[in-house]
Amino acid sequence: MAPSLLLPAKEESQLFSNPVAKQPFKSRQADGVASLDAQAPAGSVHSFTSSSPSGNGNGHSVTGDRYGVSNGASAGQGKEHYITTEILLEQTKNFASNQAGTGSSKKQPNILYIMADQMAAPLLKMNNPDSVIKTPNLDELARTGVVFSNAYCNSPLCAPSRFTMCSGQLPSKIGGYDNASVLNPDVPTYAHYLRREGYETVLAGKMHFIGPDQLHGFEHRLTSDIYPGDLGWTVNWDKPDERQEWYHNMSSVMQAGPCVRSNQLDYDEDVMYKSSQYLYDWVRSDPETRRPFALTVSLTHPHDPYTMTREYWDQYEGVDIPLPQVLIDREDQDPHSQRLMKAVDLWDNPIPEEAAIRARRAYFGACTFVDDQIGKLVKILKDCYLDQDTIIVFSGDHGDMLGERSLWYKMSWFENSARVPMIIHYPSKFEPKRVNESVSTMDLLPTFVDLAGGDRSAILPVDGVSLYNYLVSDEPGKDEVFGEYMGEGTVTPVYMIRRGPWKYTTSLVDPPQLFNLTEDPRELVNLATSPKHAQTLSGFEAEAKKKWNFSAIHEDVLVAQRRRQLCWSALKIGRKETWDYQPPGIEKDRYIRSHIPLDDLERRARFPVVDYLGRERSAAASHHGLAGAAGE
Ligand SMILES: [Ca+2]
Repeated sequence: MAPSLLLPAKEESQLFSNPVAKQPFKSRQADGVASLDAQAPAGSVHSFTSSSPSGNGNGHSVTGDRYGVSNGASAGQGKEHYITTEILLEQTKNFASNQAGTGSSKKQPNILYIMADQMAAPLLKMNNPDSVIKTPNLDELARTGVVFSNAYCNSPLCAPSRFTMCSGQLPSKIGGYDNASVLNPDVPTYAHYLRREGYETVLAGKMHFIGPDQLHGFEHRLTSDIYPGDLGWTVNWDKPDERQEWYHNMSSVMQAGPCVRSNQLDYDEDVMYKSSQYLYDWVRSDPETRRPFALTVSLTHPHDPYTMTREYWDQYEGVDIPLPQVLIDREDQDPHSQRLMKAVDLWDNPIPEEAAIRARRAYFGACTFVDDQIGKLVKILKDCYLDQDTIIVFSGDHGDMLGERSLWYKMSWFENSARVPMIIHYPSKFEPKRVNESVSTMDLLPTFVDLAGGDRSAILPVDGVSLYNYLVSDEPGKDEVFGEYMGEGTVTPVYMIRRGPWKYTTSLVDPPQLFNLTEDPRELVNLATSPKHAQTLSGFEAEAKKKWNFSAIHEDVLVAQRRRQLCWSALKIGRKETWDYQPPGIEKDRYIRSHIPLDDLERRARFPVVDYLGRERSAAASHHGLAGAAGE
């Protein structure tokens, strides 16, 4: 193929390079199952290494092999020939940890990426030691991982934030404006990149994709989304004063409290079941053929409505739930915050202190619920001996003001709304530490490629910058975040630049804001009006004007809104065809089925695999003696 005349030739060759052939991390020498098997009693070698589906190829009956009584394993052999408990344990670990026994020198770590929804980073103990929110599992990940304490989303609303996180590109580059913007299937996501690098890319949970492509590079999607994948939540800047019925309102604060069950619990428990099952399935799959996994587990908690089961609500009984630190009268709010108050029906409905406390208590309980789910996933990794070979990444899509500055929910560039938790945990390779520079979730795509040991030269232009150097060195790195907000509650894009101590916001209609977060972490003094800071302000103003064409982007958003409004008004008529993802039915291939090869059935029968005396051993070589595998 001839290089395009419009592109440098090297870009094309990079683009079509074979990504799977790249060498990732240096391979740790995997102890071969075969060599360890050589130490097993002679009889049990037969018992566990035959690959004959019938199990009878070696002349032993299945029953005989199972109990090891007919193979003469013990008689006349010295103790040194037996597999010790330690060796068995090691074998099982090797089996679990990917390519043991394949002879491959390539060894990529698995990636478990856990996301929370609307989890405000400044409130969490990992960033605030005084926090009363109970998150022991996150605290442990933070203690042993790399914590990015100033991580931001790039658009403080669900879908735009996620599209930017998935693609590494700002909303204006990909048309990801609001919760009804379609993400085009030709926008490469981290799932596309990791899949090219040899990963099995899997999504369990929420990603708020809109449009007919509900996969975007994920090979498997284990659950549906919790939100509609259609155009129904399109924003309408042509009618800025019209509050849409699907916008947030204050009922979820006023009605906050304990529940027996909620929609959100229905969802997250499904996500947890499916993702746990995926891990259990993966560890019992064929180590010869499987690929490392890149599993995204995306929970909907601690998102409003603020309600949680008694189990979590009661954990905060007697706890002094802190009230917001800053309250601002509506007349004193900046114009964007005033619009947000109207958009969420807060303008004429001030929240009583008692309701705010109930909402915060339920939210704290939901954070603990998320923490528990993280604990469950970490435990599965440990139980399956996958913990040493799996990088855990934890982050979120945006925060929640939770009454701070008299605001609720998100859609704002203030800290509680814009900052997200971020941990990258892989203690065998990355020393625990805290990174205080400002980074963002759009940096995750190039970071994932680096974590996979991938070909970073194959990444098409993105706005995100890899955080990998932060993980492996103490050199100062990028300290910069760009943001764009075009969703409900505004009438034109609101841009944000965060760099060093500064946070600067600007738009076509509102006066700029400039905060020094080092000196003023609560963002109380807008320095944009301070003559002393005129030079800093004008620097940001010039940068913003150069980076963004304000009127052109405004026009693009408006045109996209009108297109979607028109399509949606038509699609609501008559027969409904939805884009909501339906996970494939898999029951016909689960459990014990006649068409499933015996090897697969035996591997699935139990983990860890045990030998004829019930001692743990490698399943990689096992083909006999597992209850249930032969239909018994
Ligand atoms: Ca969200």
